[in-house]
Amino acid sequence: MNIKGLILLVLLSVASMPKTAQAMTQDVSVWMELKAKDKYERTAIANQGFDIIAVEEDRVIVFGPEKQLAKAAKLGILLERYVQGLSPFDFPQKDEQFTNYTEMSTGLKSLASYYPNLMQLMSIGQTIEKRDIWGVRISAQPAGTLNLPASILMGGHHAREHLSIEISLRTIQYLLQEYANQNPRIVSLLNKFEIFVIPIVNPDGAEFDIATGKYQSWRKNRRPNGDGTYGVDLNRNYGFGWGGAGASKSTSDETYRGPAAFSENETQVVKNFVESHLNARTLLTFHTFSKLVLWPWGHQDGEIANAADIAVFKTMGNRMAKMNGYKPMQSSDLYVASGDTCDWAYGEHGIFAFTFELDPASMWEGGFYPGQAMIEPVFSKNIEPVLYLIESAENPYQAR
Ligand code: 0X9
Ligand code: ZN
Repeated sequence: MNIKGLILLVLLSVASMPKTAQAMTQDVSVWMELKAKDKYERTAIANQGFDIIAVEEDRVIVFGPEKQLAKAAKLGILLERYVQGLSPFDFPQKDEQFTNYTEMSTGLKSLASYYPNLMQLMSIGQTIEKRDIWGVRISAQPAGTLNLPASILMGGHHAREHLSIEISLRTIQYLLQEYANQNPRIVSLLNKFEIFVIPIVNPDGAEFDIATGKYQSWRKNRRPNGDGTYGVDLNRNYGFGWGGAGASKSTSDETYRGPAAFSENETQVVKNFVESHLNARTLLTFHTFSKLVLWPWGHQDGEIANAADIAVFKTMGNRMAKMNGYKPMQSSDLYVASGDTCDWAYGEHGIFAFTFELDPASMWEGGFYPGQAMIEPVFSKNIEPVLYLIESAENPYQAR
């Protein structure tokens, strides 16, 4: 049996497994629409421990444990509710072009052995469930060459944001193939730069999300919190401004910040990886969805104090948004949330760090599960801003 057949067999047997005892004892999750007319009301909602999934003109859409319904009702902000599975936000069934963890591990290993002079694959740490977190280095310069300008790309912080993983993987493939095709822009890019990609920061969560054959809308990692709940929100667990606004200390919340900054294997792994590659001047973390280009600060309303730096963020952010057609803004203008990747990367290390909230624009276009037909068009519209972000790593202050 070939590897694809083997993978299929494994997937089918997982899909037919009864739900685990853990999954059965979990709270039912619900979608809610809550009244919120501006960023202050949205921030107040985030501060109450709600996980804001989408922002609309007069409301936000949140997802969380059923018990949050009572909280929202008590606050007088509950507009609508949908029980998971019965919601109008249901997902397409046929998404086999998405890459599961086993396929990804196999695929990355074969790419690394096919392009040994361009790509190195390393396990940069493990999750609590002992999955390797993969780090990829792409450059035509040998590993260990000092002082190359570098850029770091990441996907899959949030379990259900599978498209963010696909875009990372397609970017790896594109760079390797186009170098091999002698595309002059990519040849000079790989001759000059190092590009690091962590395509899936949270493999435990992503695997949990698909393990039963039915999407679970899971967001966090899979740490047992010791009280029957699972998971820490990795994008609230970074150590710059950790514990501040827009992150919850309640373990059952979708935006649970964890017991301490960098308490999670996944964020520690990213931290160590970034800190061993401080030649990186730009960083991009893919999330979904809403079609946004975001930059720090996220943990507070105020702008970055350094005028030269804020000019770089605005120039780069606006330019990338022109390329992919997304909306550019400071993260906290969406909502204030502390402990995210970009605040830490910039706040601690001065790296020009951006979040892309990829397609689609809304729940109504598929939300976290827009279907496999989105992979190629979303990759195509994002490759230009990605190349620009990498090229800007040489000197972000000269970004145009
Ligand atoms: O809330 C998040 O972590 C990101 N959105 S998502 O729907 N992918 O979960 C946005 C992070 C932006 N950062 C801040 N607002 N701090
Ligand atoms: Zn996300």
